[in-house]
Amino acid sequence: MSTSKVETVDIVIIGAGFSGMYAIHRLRHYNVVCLEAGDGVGGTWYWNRYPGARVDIESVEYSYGFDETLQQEWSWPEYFSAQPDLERYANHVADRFNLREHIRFSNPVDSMTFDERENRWHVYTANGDQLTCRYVIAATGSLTAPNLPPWPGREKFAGEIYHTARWPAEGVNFSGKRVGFIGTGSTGIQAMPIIAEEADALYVFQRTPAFCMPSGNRPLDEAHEQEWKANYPERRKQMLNTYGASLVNYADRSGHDYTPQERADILEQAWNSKSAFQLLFAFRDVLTDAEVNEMVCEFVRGKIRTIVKDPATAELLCPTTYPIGGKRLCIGSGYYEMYNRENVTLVDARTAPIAAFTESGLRTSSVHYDLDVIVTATGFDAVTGAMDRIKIEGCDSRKLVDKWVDGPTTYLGAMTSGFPNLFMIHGPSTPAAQAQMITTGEWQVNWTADIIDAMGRDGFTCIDVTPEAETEWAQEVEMVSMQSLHRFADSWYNGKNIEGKKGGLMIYVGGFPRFAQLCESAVADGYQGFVRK
Ligand code: N01
Repeated sequence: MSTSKVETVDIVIIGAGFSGMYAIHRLRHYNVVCLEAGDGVGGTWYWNRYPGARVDIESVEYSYGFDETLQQEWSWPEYFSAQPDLERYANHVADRFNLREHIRFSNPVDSMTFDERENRWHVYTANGDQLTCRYVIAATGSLTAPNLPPWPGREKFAGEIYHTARWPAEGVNFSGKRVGFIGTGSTGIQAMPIIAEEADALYVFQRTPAFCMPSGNRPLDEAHEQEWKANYPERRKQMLNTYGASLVNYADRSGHDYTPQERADILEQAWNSKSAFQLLFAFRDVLTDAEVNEMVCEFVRGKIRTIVKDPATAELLCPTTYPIGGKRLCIGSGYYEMYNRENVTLVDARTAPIAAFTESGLRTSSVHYDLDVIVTATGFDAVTGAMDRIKIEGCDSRKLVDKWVDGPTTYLGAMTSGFPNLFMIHGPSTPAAQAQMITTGEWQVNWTADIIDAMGRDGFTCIDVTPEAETEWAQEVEMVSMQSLHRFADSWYNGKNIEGKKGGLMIYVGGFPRFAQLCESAVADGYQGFVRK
C-alpha cells in the first residue's frame, strides 16, 4: 500500500522475524504496526532457504515459550529442524495469533527521524508509507544484511550467481553443473554436502577452515518430545539460567583435571553426543583457557585427519589460526566426509585469494576455474548491518551511522544515547547468537515491553540512555570479553569478516544470566543509566 498520508500509531516494529512477531503479540494492546522487508514472516528463516539450512539448537528449545498451548500442540519432525519446518512454524504462529493484521510485508523501512519537540519518531518506508509513532522497536536481526565482497567482474560472469541468504524460493538446479562455492562458515558447511550430491563438480574456495561438529540430527522421538512437553515451563526457566540459554551439559571441571585418556574419552562422548555445541562445554574452561581450548582443537583436527582420506586435503581443512568456539562452532552433517567425493575439490583461497569473476568462471591469484554457477556463502554485515542500511536520525539530526562509525555503542544492547524511544532486540553487545535467540528474544521483548508499559503509567513520553551508561556498558562488555577467547578469532562477532569495519567484539560473552540480571537491576534500581521525561 502506498500513501502519502501520515499515519499515527503507538509503536512501529521493524522486522517480522521471531522477535518482531513476538513483539507484535506482546504489545498488541497498543496500536502496533510491523514493517517487514520480505513478503513473509520468519526473518532469518524466511531469507535463508538454501539447501541444507537447518537450526543448530534442538527445536524443542529453539521455539517460543510464551504460550503453553502453542508449545503443547506443535510437533517438530526432527531434533534440528530444517528451514521449511521453521518457516512453517513461523507462519503457524502468525496465523494462530492473528499477527498478520499488524504486518506490512514487502515494505522495508527506508529512513526514520526523531522529532524532539513531540518525542515521536517519523518512519518512512521504501513503498512511501509515512508513520509517526512514540516508540520504534528494531527487531532487525543480527544476521540480516548479506555480505557481498566486492570482487571485480561480477557483472561479466555469464553463469548464475547466488548468495545463500537470498536464495530463490523455487530452488536451484545444480545437476550437470560445475559449481564454485565461496565460504566455509556455518552456512557453507550445511549447503555444500547437498549440492555436491547433485553437481557435476564442486570447487570449494576456502579462506579459513571451520571447526565442524556432527549434528546427529534425526527424527524427533516421541518420548523425548513428551518429556519436554511435560516439563516446558520449568525447562524454559532453566534455559534462561544457562550461559547460552540452552540445556547442553555444562561441565563443572577443568580440562586440566583429567589425564589425556580421560580427556579423549570425554571429548569422544561430546563428539558423539548428538547435542550440538557439547564440545565447547565438555570442560568448564574450553572458552576461557587457551591450553584447554587447544586440546579440543587438536581433538577435532584428529577427527578431520581420520575422516578425510587425502592427507593434503585433510591438512588444509584443519583450523590452526583461532580457538574453537572463538567464532561460532559449525554444526553439520557429512561435511568433512564430502571431501572424499571425487567431484569435490578444495581450493586454498588463503594462499591464492579470489581475484576476480570472469565471463566463464572465477580467477584466483594463480588459477582460473571454469564454472556454471557461483554460490557465495560469505556471511553478513552482522549486528549493525541492518540498522546501518536504514537512514536513522536522532536528536540534533545526528545520524546513527555517524555515531557508530568506530563501532556500535549501546547501553545494555537495548538503546543508544541520543536516539530516544528506539529499542533494539538482539542489538549490539547483547548475547545475540551466543545464546538461543528465540527464547532470549522473547525475554528482551518482555523487558522492553515492561519499560514501555511503565512509561505510560509513570506519565513519561521520552526515554533515552546516558553517554556515561554507554561507557560503563562498554567496560562491562570489554571486561567479560577479556575472560573469554572470542577476541582471538576474526569473525562476524567482531566485524573482522568485513573489510574496514571498525569496533571490537559486538556481542556480549558474559553469559545470558549475567546479561539479564544487569538489565533487570538497571530498571529495578530506578532506571539506572536511563533518562525518562
Ligand atoms: O557466515 P560466516 P555464515 N574470500 O561469516 C568466507 C549463523 N548460522 O553465513 O572465515 C573468501 O560464518 C569466510 O571466510 P573467513 C551462525 O551464527 C547459523 O556461514 O572470513 N572467503 C567464511 O568462510 C553463523 O555464525 C546456522 O576467512 C570469504 C564465510 O565466507 C552465522 O549465521 C546456519 C570472503 C562466511 O562465514 C554466519 O554464518 C548458518 C572472501 N573475500 C548460519 N569473504 C545454523 O543455525 C567471506 N568469506 C546452523
